[in-house]
Amino acid sequence: GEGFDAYAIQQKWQARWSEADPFRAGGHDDTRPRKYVLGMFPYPSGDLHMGHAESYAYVDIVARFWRHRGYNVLNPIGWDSFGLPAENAAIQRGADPRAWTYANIEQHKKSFREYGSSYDWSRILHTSDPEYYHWNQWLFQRLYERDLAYRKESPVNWCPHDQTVLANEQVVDGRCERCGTEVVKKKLTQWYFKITQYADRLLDDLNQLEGFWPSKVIRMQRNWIGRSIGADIDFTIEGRDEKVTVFSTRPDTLHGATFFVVAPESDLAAELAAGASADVRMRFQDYLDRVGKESEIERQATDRPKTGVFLERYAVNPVNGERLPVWAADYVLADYGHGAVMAVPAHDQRDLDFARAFDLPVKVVVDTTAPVTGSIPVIELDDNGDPIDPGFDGSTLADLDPAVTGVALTGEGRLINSGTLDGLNKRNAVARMIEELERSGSGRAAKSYRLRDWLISRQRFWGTPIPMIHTEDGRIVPVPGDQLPLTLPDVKGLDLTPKGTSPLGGAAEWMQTVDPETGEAALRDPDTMDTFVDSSWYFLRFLSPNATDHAFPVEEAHRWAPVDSYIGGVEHAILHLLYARFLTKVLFDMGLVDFTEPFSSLINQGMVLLSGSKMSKSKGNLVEFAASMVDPGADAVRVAIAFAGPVEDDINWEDVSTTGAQKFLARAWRVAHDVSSAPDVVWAEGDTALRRVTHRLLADAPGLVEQTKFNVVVARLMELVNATRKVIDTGAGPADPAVREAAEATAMILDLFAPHTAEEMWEMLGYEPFVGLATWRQADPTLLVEDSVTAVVQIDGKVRATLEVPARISSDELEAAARADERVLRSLGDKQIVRAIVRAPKVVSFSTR
Ligand code: ANZ
Repeated sequence: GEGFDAYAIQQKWQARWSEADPFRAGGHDDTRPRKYVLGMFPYPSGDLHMGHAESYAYVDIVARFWRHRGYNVLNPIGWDSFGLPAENAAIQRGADPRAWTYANIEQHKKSFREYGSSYDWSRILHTSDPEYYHWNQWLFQRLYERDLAYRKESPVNWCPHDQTVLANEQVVDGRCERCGTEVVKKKLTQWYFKITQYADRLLDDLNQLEGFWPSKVIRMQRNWIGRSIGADIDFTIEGRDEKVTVFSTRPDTLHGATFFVVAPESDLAAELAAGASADVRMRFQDYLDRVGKESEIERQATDRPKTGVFLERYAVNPVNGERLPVWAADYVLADYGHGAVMAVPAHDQRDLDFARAFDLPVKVVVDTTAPVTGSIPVIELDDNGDPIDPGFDGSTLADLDPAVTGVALTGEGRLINSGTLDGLNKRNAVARMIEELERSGSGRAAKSYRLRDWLISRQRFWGTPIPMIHTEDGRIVPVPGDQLPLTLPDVKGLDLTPKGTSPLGGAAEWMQTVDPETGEAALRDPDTMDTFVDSSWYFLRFLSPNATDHAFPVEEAHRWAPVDSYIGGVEHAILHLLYARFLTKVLFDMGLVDFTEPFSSLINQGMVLLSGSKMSKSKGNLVEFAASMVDPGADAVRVAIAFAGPVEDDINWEDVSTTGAQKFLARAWRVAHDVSSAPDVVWAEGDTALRRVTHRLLADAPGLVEQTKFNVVVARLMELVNATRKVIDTGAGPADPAVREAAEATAMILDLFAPHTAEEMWEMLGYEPFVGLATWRQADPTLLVEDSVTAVVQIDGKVRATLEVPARISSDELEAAARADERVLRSLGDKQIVRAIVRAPKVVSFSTR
């Protein structure tokens, strides 16, 4: 007879889906509640691999689930199709990045169709289409109008290999995120987006995501933004009119400042050095050259020897008039705070290391041996059981002198040698100092952030041209809106080889334009945008991917956005998510969206590994997505992935059994095949035990899916299929109404994981397609009794009775039930139980005399 033919089933249902396009989102007249489910869109570099197979399996589970639950689901797919890999591949092959990119996209589309992903195929977008990047340019100009896009010259991260600048977020451990080359600093004039203006909101709004985003991602975002609270303090530098401001988290220690440090590459350092002796000027220049070769990470390492140059100038402490020698030293960074610090060596370890290296004075202003009220001491007991004095080990302040011990006093304590602050604890001293600084006009409360503005210029070809014009007289003006999109020139004749300037600069004709105000000749901006601009708002473009008169439809955004479920890899925990959150807030401020966070909930999947390491082309351990489906079929791959473990855990591909999944699917299919009752049987007349398994799963699966416990749902489906098989083969048989009921529930739930098989089962069971659109069956509460198991009761080694008991029964309860059981009592007669061994919930063993 006919058997389960995964391949034929797949072909059949893919053709039907292509024809009927059943997974389009409903339009305006659709009154169902809405869910926007989105997988992070793929980058078309080469073929998809198992990491994609995993991520997009989860996306499809969630999308299909909400459809079954009665929602109007939007689940679109698009391609993040600008960027370096395409350009590099094109250079290697001497091809057009366009051709390479779109060929890969075609392959991806084919794979997704083969996977049975339930996309709304009418909404495809590619960010490299002019129809899309038009709106990047539009967005850029809106940010420019709002003063959120600007140009500045500053030292930037430069990748010598890719010959382009990188955003801070694209530098990982001092290296280029893409190619691993060590990043160097280069002074360049570049375009930035003013994300720092949104730092507080980006931080504070994370609170509303708590519980909906992985806590790890929230933590990483918080650290990345890195808000510190303290004060800005203005110092006079002798012989200089303008004051210099420093940021400090410890304004309470101002009386303990003994020197002053500026970042060597700051303008201030250059200015001060210029006025120094020839000897200092020379040493400063040498030092600057050396520092230019260091990475930020190196500079911030606490354990490296301190270096610096005394600039022969003095700063004046605003609270006591003390003269502080000014040094240039690399442990102070140019682009944090104000690029200068007041050094308090007694209470800051890096300042102390520096002071000890150069014999600078150390002045203690916080007595850390003094008890501090308001803190709760932990009382420990010594060997005799006597309390050890909390927080004080008997040392005197003299014992702790940092100049001698080399250990800065960073703990709590009371202020000393600090005038009006004496006797105060840290918190009160900080408040008092800020008050005094504000009164005297030499300081104010301030915050500082790790977050830097987002550098968006790239010196590469395959990206969105920056829609600005450089006029002859040095003005920079937007390309008039009616001239957008400003499309890329033909790649023919352009040299794409990375050489530090944008290849667009070589497109002589393209570069020529006119000043829209004067009509004079002018030049285009030769740089392209960071592709993270493209991906920061694409979720809105899916709402009208083909519109030519707007970026996205505001009304539709009210209806659909924000995204309810966003699914993708944790590698995007900072970059992409931060940028998308920023852009969303800007759009909110523009009145274009009515929400401030783009992704209401976030699911991060683990990685797919092979032999314990991340799959990658370079390691040669890449399993390609399309190839993985050939033998077992798409459904088996999807089931195997879903069954492999918790979503957030890594999957070892060797441990994943597509064979096991295939067998399970064949068993499920066979159940539907064997059902011999008609669709109108009365389920209530079916086998109660099987009905209970069915209804328990119908009741539990929604919660499990919402908690992303997909593997548990698959395991429970396997149980249901086995229970059904048992009734068919050794119970009431294939005509039992409970068998049909179970098979139908199986098809419905299996649709989340194995949609081709599920559709086939649904049809075999006599229903019209598509099970993918069928409404979830309600569980019957009367069938939701607790899971029960069969416990065996032995008397002197012989089984005398079996008991149906709740699976979670305790040993005491089980023993009591056994002792009270009629058959047990009969077998015992007048014998006495002398010993009972109980293993709940399975066995009770009595011994008698
Ligand atoms: C005086 C002081 C005394 C400081 C003290 C700390 C402890 P976070 O928490 O990272 O924000 N600082 C300020 N600007 C800097 C720069 N550009 N490069 C390196 N260090 C810089 O650190 C803020 C503290 O780091 C500031 O507070 C400043 O040192 C230093 F007992 O000021 B503090």
